[in-house]
Order: sequence, then C-alpha cells, then structure tokens
Amino acid sequence: MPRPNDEVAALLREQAELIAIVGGDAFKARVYEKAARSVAGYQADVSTLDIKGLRQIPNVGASIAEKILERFQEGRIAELEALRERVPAGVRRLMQIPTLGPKRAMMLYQDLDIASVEQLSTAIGDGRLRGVRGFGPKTEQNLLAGIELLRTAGQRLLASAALELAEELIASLRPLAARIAYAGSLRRMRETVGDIDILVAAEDSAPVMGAFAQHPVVGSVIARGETKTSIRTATGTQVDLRVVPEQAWGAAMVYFTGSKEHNVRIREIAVRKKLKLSEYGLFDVDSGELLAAQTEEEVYGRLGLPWIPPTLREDRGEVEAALRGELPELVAERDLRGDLHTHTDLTDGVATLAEMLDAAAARGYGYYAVTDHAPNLYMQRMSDQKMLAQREQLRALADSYPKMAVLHGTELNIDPEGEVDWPPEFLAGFDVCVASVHSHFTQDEAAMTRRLVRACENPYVNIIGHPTARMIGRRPPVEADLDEFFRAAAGTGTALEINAYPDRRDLSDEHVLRAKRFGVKFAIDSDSHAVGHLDVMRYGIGTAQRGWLEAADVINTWPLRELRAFLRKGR
Ligand code: DGT
Ligand code: CA
Ligand code: CA
Ligand code: ZN
Repeated sequence: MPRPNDEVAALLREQAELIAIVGGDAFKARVYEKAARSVAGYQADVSTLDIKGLRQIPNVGASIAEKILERFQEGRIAELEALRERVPAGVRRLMQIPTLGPKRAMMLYQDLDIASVEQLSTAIGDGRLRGVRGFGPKTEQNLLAGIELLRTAGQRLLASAALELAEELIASLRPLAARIAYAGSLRRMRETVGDIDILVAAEDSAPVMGAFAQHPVVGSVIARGETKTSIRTATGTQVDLRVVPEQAWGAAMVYFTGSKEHNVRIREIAVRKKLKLSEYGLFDVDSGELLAAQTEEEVYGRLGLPWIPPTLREDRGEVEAALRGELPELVAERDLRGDLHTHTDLTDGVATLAEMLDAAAARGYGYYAVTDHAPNLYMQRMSDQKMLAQREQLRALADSYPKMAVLHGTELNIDPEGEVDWPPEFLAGFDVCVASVHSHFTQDEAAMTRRLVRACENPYVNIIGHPTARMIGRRPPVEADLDEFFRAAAGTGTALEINAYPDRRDLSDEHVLRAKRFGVKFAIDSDSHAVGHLDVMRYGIGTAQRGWLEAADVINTWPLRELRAFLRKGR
C-alpha cells in the first residue's frame, strides 16, 4: 500500500465527512468514501498516475480523479479547503469521537456552542447535555469513553504505519551500517507504538547519524548525541536511532527490544547468578569479564534460558516457561495455508473475484475463502441471486487453480438477537460462514453476551469475525462476558477470528491468551478488501504470537481435510 495512496484516501475520507457534516447530500459523501477505500487499496502509486490512470481506479470518476491530480499539482484540493473553512477544526475533531458522528457533532456546535473535545467533556460534566434530544445517560457514558480513547490514541502510532516507516529508514541507511534493525515495541509487534527504535552497528557512526538526521521524512531533530539521535517526522512520529558496538549487538538488541518488564525479569536472573546484564553485554560481577554479547542467543543462553521470541517478551510468564523448557512453538506466517475471510467488488472490496484468487494463488495458499457481505448490511445490496451467481463464477474459476481449493463463503451479520441473515437451507450451500457484529455495538453486557453465544450456537456459523468489533483508537470493544462467549465458542466448534487488519487486531493478544485457556480455536484472517491487503497477515500473526498460539490452535494452518471436518461443525 504506497503512502501517497493512504494520504489521498485520508483527504477523500475527510471530504466525505465534511460533506456529511455541512448537511450535504449523503449520496455524494458515500461516493467519496468509496473512492477513498479504492484508492487506499489500489496497487499503483496514485501520485504517479495521469487522469486516465486515475480513472482506472474503481469508484473514481472524472471529478474525483481531477481532485487527486490537483492534490499533486497544486499541493491542495481547493474544494476541500473551502469545506474545511466552513467547519471549525474542533468540530471536525468532535466527529471522530466514537458513537458521535457528523450530524450530532454539528448539532452540538450549532445549538450548544460546543466546538472542541474539551468543551464537550466539560459540558457533559456540567450536565449541560441533560434533556438534549438524543443524549441520555448511556450516550454520555459512551461519549466519555470515546473521548478517552481518542486522547490515548493520539499519542501512539499503528504498528503498520510504524513498520512501513521503519523499513523505509532501514533500507536507506543499510548501505552505511554493518548491522541495522528495529527494536522496541515494534519488534514485539504491539498494536501501537509510542516511538520507533532503530539500532545500528557501524565502523564509523557519523555518516549514518548524518544521513538519518537529513532523511526526507525528518520534520525536526529532537536530540543529537554521540550514540543516539532522535527525530520527529513531519507527521509527529518520534524515531530513536542508537549506534551500538558491533560486538555487543545481541546484548543491545535484548536491551532495546524490551519490554522493560521483561528486562527486569532477566536482570533478576543475572543478579542471582552474580552476573551483570546491560546493553553492552553480560558480565561477571567479580572479575568484570565479558561473558556474552554478540548474539541474543548467547546472552539468553548464558543466563540459562533458550532464546525468547520478541513477541513473548512482555513478562506474561515467558521467563518461567523458558526456565521450565516450556516455551510455545509459536505459529508463524509460513504455517498459514489459507485465508478464510476476504471480500471482492461484489460488495465493498475493490478487486474482482479473479484478481483476488490470482493474488491468493500467488501467495501459495492451499485454500482460500471468498466471504462477501450478506444482505442485512443494506448498503452492500446483496441478494440471494447475486450470491448464487458468484458461487457459479467461483466454481467455474476453480479449475484454474489446481493447487488451491477455492471455498465459497459469506460474512453474515449477527443481529441484536444473535440471528443471522439467511435461513439454514441457504446457509447449508456455503463452504464456510463467518459471522460478525456490524451494528448495535453498544448493547448492554447481558444482551451482547447472549447475542454472541447465540451466534456460536448456530450450526452454520464457523467463525466469529472481528469478535469484539473494536477499531484501535476509534471504537472500543463491545461489552460482553467474554468468558461465557469463549466457553460457547469452544463448546460449539466455532472458531474466533484474529482479524489481521492493522487497525482491528481483533481478538487482541490478551483476549487470545484468555480464550485459549477455554480451548478456543482461532482463524487468522486478512479481511482483505483489496489485493494488497492479503499482506496484513503479519499483524494477525503478531497478535497470535503475543497470545502464545501454536499452529495447532489456528484452523487455517490445518490441512484442507481437517479444516473441512471442523467446518462441518458436527452436522
Ligand atoms: P513504546 O515506544 O512506548 O511503544 O514502547 P517501547 O517498549 O518501545 O519503549 P521505549 O521506546 O521507551 O524503549 C525501548 C526499549 O528500551 C524498551 O522496550 C526497553 C528498553 N529500556 C530498558 N531500560 C530502559 C530505560 O530505563 N529507559 C528506557 N526509555 N528504555 C529502556
Ligand atoms: Ca519504542
Ligand atoms: Ca524509544
Ligand atoms: Zn469482512
């Protein structure tokens, strides 16, 4: 996913929101939203396309193509600038509060003069929203939770954005370095990172420090010293570059990968052995002799531990497990034999069925499920006929992929009572059914628990998609008794998804850990809406590893025959 595409997608999305907020027509707003999704998912870099090239992008018509061109030729989109002026920035920020939305944000501004997130929290605290139509106590509670979410999200960057930036920096500095790698929370594959930590070993550190400080992404240099330079990018991300001695590479990687909590635990082990552990190596306290530093394996080994994978280094029992020789054999991307949740342009995807299948086959998958949306997500305009026509098309294309089984599935909508879109007779025609919560996110805990359990009990529902429906930094997880949900999933042979999409990562690592204790099986899915999205699996693997999963826990690492048996759900 090239970065100019993400940038243009964000502008188009903003334009859609602004059109909605000034009471413009909903149809036009939706046109911009769809174009934004298509641009984000398009393989070619939009900044390199001419007007004809731009119009090849699905959902991009003449007028939007011209605006994209304008962005790159003029540096701005005049119509967007004009819209921005009509809505105060604080109000635009209000719209981003989960559960508020453009209409009500504008209403708060016009009727109550609330023009910022801070003013909204104060107004809620002062009881000024009491009696305002559409703002009950439960709404107020949701808004306050949303404000908190926005506040904390603002300070951290999604792993996907961080990884892209880190890889770009590393690629450009590599010629100047003997060794270079990223460490910190990014290497541990956390969902978000506070900053990016890059380690370098070099004969001479000056050239690499200089090139780093002058890199085009740099907005400002925060600090520049002998061994460490910190910069902030134009978009506000901090990157720390540390130069370490090459012979201490392993010790430095352990130290700067963290987490702090993990480091505390292994330092305790060192102390008990009369050793001292630092970023320079493992030393004998009495003689000062250097015992290990070159590789991570040596450092852990000298402490009496096997090498511990970075995704486990959170002090969640990994040190104890390592001491007992019971570290899990973590699931890896190469274990995945297929993807069980993907979309095409029949619903909200931007690639055709054939394009998605080609891309899946090129990844070497042994099986691949197409799971377009079901009718109750009304804006997708799905019908029985369309779904059956897709099935025919899919069966016809299947012969072109001798090494990949093509499965026909759907992503059902779990309604507030836990029912799904189609009756059993129709559901029986699918090879696999994912079922997800796409509406009524704020049901109370008891109702939501019943809803999720009931979906598991449906004999045709194989996988619960993005089970808590959270969006990182944008929508909190649904409230449900997760233990009861996990028990139902395990008991009914319903897999829970680890949605690999970088702003979902749903289930989260902690939920995965907990669900595994109930015997739950998982599906790591990309939820792809474009060819390029098939690559997001690495984030799903990150979450699965952080949840201590092994290949056996994940149904889409299984051979097709075993997968099919699981999907029959005892029917
Ligand atoms: P983040 O950036 O908040 O997502 O989390 P980290 O884990 O990347 O934390 P960061 O960037 O502050 O530090 C990188 C690693 O350096 C951290 O995981 C552990 C290691 N470290 C060990 N001791 C210390 C210490 O005393 N201070 C700091 N700042 N880092 C330490
Ligand atoms: Ca960091
Ligand atoms: Ca740092
Ligand atoms: Zn989906």
